[in-house]
Amino acid sequence: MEKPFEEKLKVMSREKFGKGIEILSCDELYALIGAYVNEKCDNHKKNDPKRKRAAYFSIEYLIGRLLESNLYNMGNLILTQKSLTDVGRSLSELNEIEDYAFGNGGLGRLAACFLDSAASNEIPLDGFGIRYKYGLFKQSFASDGSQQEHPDDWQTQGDPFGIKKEGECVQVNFADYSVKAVPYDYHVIGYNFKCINTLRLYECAAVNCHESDAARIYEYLYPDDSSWEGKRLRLRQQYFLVSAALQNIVARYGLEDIENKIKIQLNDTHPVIAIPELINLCVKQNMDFEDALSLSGKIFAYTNHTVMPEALEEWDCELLRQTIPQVYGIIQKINDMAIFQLRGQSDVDFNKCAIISDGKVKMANLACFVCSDINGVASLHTEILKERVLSHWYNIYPEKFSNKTNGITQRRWLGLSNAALTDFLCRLCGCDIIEETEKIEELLKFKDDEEVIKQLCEIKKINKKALCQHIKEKEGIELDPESVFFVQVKRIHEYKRQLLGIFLAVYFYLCFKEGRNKELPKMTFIFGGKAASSYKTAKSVIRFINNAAEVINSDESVKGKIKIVFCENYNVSYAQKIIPAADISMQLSLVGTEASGTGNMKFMMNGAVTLGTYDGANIEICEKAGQQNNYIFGMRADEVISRKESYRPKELYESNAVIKRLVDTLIDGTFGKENDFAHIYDSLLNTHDADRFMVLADLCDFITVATKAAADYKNKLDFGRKCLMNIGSSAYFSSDRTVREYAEEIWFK
Ligand code: 26Q
Repeated sequence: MEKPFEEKLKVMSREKFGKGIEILSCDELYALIGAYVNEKCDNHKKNDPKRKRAAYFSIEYLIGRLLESNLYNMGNLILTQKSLTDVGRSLSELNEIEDYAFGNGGLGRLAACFLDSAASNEIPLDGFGIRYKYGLFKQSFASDGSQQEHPDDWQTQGDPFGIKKEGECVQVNFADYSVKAVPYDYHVIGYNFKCINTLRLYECAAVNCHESDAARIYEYLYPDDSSWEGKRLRLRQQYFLVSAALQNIVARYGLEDIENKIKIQLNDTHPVIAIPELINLCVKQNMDFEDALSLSGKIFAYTNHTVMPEALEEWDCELLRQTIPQVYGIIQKINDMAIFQLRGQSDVDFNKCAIISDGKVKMANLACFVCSDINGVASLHTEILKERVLSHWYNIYPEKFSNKTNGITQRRWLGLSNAALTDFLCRLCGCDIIEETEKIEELLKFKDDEEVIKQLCEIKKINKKALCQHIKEKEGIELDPESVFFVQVKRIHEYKRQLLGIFLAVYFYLCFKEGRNKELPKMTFIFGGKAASSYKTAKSVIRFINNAAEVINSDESVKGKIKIVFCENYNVSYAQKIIPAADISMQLSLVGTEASGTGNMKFMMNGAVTLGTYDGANIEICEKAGQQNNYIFGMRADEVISRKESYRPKELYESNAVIKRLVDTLIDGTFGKENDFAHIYDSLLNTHDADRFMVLADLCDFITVATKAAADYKNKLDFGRKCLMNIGSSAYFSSDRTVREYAEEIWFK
């Protein structure tokens, strides 16, 4: 008989540390729980060795904290909390433990959601990635409001979940030296302990080079690639990951019949170098090149996550030749084969399909030529791929293309982060809605039940109060939970248009200050997100928001009416606090630029309405929850294209007083010194491709629609009903649905 849980923990504490739980340090307590989780997983039933598996290759995994999510999925979270309370300890003592942040944003978070969903749905999917020495940098703000980056030394409190597999190291060879790939395995625990998959992250050690050469390879996520050496390092990282992972896979399954044993999903182009590397490994085992190429075509599938031309990766041929010559040789042979095969076909746009051209290797073309499947991540995005970005491939291989609309795991984004709402939904829907998420639709039956809407509002209020408390502690800013919360949290990027968000706040500020729109409710604007350290404009936007916040928050004339806060170091854990407290989710990307978005789905599931453009998955959110329950503004896809040609932002600025007034706050000293934000001002009005993301074209409609949303908020019942409609329609956006689609239509079809 297994020992009762409390006993087990006590015994393990004695065995491991020679003392009772009461006197463990926080790091020891963390280690104890990690050891308990891992032991429990090791004793769990093993996976069926004969079943075909899928592998996810990704340069990013944006996991967040594993402590609570692992215990939660094991069904042990509440019990652990209780057992610790009994000995005078608490899980909240471990609140300062760092997130696992091996990612930047959406693409890495999606990978983490997929792993959780696959394990929870008994889908055999393992992840492969890099165990970066430092995660995504930690962000702080200097006194002038600008972003400062600090290394995220996430291992200071240890890593009790990672299991080093010294016996499964492999060697990765570059032209100039070889390194050793050292795997660390993380159990990925399915909900109710249904199944356990593995996330394998590699560290790098020296074989015949300086330790420092090896250390660099896994040191940082996306090292600065402005120099040749920087680019080379990024290439080494990518190759290091895929070569190690493929060697492991080939060792585990053998080459014979391998196409029926494994399918590999490539998360964007970053791991696409795996295609020639697999062929390389096959050829070394005496397979014909052509057989190896056709085998690769059966094993790999490719997901595209972006339409931005600058994010479609290209590698300099010379760089490849210098760094991984055998692999470059194989790419040349694939290129020859592509030319040979495509020559015979009509309707082929040869220039666009070229794998090698202008001395560069086009990684998306390599992926599209070889992979069995190509998918976009939301309906609109997949249509854009077919019609524009990858139309040259769609013409040749229409059958390869499909859409897989993104999703999010309801375990982390509802169960863990919003327990109050989860409990309420379970009671109303009469089941565990974390398990039977489709049943969340039952909520729609209560759309005219005032009592239910009131209770939803009450839960939101409690979450808002909790967030206010947290923000007061972290940011030193006092917020009013009675005000309407507008939230924009995501990576800072021009295309995501945080400028629209802050211009809206400034617009309302000026209204209040000048006595217009008196009937509007009190408001709070919450921003969060990091800018890439080399991205000048994005960093200026952060500084602008911080400066505007400082002036507005301390302006006595609008006291109690409007507050703005930019949350420092926004990450997964911060998101888990912010999202359940949002009233209005701002999703402001220029139509045609945001592939999908996944934050939008998290907000929807937690009962915020979307104030957004008709972009990415916002469209599908509206289709499910009803256009009338969300606030859509701005140009539609066709309009963006037709207006872009002759777009003159300067003319808009000069002819529209509202636009001029808002844009002028960048340079007129309203929020700091004069000309302080001339860089942003010029990017909107004066540069060659001025206002590339058409902020000014959408600004007025945005203000109109946002004003309507704010006014509607005053009618608690009607607004609450919109929130209810969003929650009740959110089941489709569970990543359980998404991974099932990948499994059925790509991995195990
Ligand atoms: C490319 C070349 C050189 C250096 C860096 C990169 C690079 C790095 C990161 C390119 C892209 C990324 C990350 C992309 C990303 O996060 N995309 C997001 O993916 C989400 C999941 O599909 C979508 O929801 C978002 O819409 C999309 O922006």
